[in-house]
Amino acid sequence: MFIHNLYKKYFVEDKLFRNTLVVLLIVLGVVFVYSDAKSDEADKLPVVTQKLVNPPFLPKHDHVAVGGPKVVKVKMVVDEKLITIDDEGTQFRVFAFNDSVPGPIIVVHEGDYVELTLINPETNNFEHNIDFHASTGALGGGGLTHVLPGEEVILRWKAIKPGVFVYHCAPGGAMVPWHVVKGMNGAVMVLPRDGLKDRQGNSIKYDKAYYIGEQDFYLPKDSNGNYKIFKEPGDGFSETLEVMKTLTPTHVVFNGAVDALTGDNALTAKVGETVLFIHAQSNRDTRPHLIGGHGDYVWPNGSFNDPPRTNLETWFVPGGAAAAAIYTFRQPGTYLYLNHNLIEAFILGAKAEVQVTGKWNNDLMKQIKKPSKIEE
Ligand SMILES: [Cu+2]
Repeated sequence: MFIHNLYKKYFVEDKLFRNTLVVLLIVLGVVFVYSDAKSDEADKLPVVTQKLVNPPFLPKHDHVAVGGPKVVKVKMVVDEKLITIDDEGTQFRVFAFNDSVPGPIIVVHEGDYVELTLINPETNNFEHNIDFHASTGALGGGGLTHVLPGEEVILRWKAIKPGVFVYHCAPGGAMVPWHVVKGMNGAVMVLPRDGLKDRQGNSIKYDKAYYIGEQDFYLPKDSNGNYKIFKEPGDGFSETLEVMKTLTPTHVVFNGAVDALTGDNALTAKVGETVLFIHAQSNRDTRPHLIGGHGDYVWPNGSFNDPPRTNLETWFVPGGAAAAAIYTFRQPGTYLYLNHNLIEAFILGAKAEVQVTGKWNNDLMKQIKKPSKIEE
């Protein structure tokens, strides 16, 4: 009864009060909607452009964030093209982010925003998109980035999880694995704002960093046992799918081809240098190992919120993930960095070399006697 009286007094009898209230509510509503549309935190932040580089290299970045969060703009163009994937000259039509298999690594700090312009040139044949495992929502951005040939899209996402992560194309259905095993994958590193830390909270610095993208390829063969080259980009889809369904890759490679990171293209370091290795595999499990060295600090599943594991001989990277490992080289020589399924490394191609220069330390290792005839 009391409420009814109040209602009658203010809303029925006092028209001025009622109309004022209605106008006030409309104004508040407009202000709310307007401020909501304009309230993105990222709009107020400084904007920087990150120049992406081809793997195994990383874009220029700070270990410890300088200043507050930023919007980091990056651009990726999708290429559909033939590349040579082994030392026998086998050609395979890949789908590549920025002309590279794997795609380039993006490096930001926790709290930064990645603003990607994804371009699918008119000369391409297929629809593409991108799913960032480091991002949150809409299938990792996959739901908001479908671009047909001749289209581009801009996606911005906040890096709230520090670590190393995979990204890959995911257009839907069987196209998802098909595009991923055609090379459409890469990685993102989200560094903690205050840099990497050991278990005790001490800073870990690195002198250089390499990004190893491991790729499994599934090439159909003709009746003579030779790899088929398909003329048109869409040709061979069903035949390739049959090979994919065996789960037996014909090639497992680093940086897009057998021996892409050996010989003249080997990774390099000096004795005393600390190297960060980021290893990503978008589709299959793998197990990086540095022959002759170790993982001094390893984040096997890539989360920098977890303390690193120490002194590992081999670490596991589940398919669809990236890992980070840090090693300080103590001896010169040629190291092999490989997938320690040794069949995949030595027969299918998943190995790299690290050429390390410097002075040999006899205390750590010494050949006491050269190979010679067994003495009776
Ligand atoms: Cu694609």
